[in-house]
Amino acid sequence: MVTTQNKCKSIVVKFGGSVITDKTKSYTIKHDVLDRLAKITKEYLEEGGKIAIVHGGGSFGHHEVKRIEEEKGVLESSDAPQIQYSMLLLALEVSKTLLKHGIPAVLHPPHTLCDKPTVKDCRMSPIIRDYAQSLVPVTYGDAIPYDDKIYIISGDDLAAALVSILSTDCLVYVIDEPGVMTSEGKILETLTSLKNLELREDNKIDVTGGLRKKLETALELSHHYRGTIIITNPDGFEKILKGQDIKSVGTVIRATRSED
Ligand code: IP8
Repeated sequence: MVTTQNKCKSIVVKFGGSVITDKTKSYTIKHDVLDRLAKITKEYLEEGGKIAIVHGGGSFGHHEVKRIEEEKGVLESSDAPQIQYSMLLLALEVSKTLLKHGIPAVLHPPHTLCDKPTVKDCRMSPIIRDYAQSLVPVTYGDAIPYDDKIYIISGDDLAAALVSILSTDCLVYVIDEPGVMTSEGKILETLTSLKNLELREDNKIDVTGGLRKKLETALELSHHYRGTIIITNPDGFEKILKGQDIKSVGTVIRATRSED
C-alpha cells in the first residue's frame, strides 16, 4: 500500500510536453523518459496509489500550431483536424507505453469532451467514471474549434480542473527542471506569488503561455484547492510516488491566502 506518510495517495500528474518530447525536433518522442515515467507510475499503482494523467503538446501540438500559423498567418476551425491529429499521434504513443507497462490507461481526447474551449465546458464524466473504476484516464492539451476559430486548451488547465473534480491529494506538474528556477538559476522551494519574480524560461516553441502561464494557473488553483501542488522533474516525481517528503523534491505552489 502507498504508505500513510505519503501525502500523495491520489495524484493528477501533467507530463510536460518538453519532458516527453524533444521540442527541438518536430514529432520526436523521448521514449526513454516516457518508459521511465510509465514504470514508476505502474509501481505506484501496485502500491495502491490512484492517478490520472494529462500530457502536453510538445513537439507535436505546439509545432503543428506554429507550422500552420506560419504557413497561413491565421488559424481557422478547418485547421483543427490537423492539430487534433498531431495530438492524437502523441497521445497514442503515451497510451501505448503505459499499456506496455501494464497500466490500464484510457484515452480521453478533449475535442470530444469540450463543448467550448474552456475547462468548465468540458464534460469530465467519462474521466470520473474511469477513475472511479481504478482505470487510469489520460487526457491532453488539444485544439477545440469554436465560433469559426481555433482555441488551444492547455493540459495545464485540464490538470488543474481535474484535481478538484477527482478530489486528488496532489497535483504534480512534471517539467524538465527540478522545480521553478529563477533567472539566477536558483530552484525555489515554495512559490507564493509571481510578483517581482524573474523566471528562467527557455525559448522553445510554446503556444499556450509556457512556464509563467502554468504558474499563474497553479497559483490561482491554490486559493481553493487544499491538496498539494508541486512542480518537479521526473526524478522528483519518482520521489513523490515513493512517498518522500515533498518539501525536498521540487517547488510547492501555494499562493498566500488571506486567512493564513
Ligand atoms: O502543452 C498544448 O497543450 P499544453 C496542446 O499542455 C496543443 O499547453 C495542441 C498545442
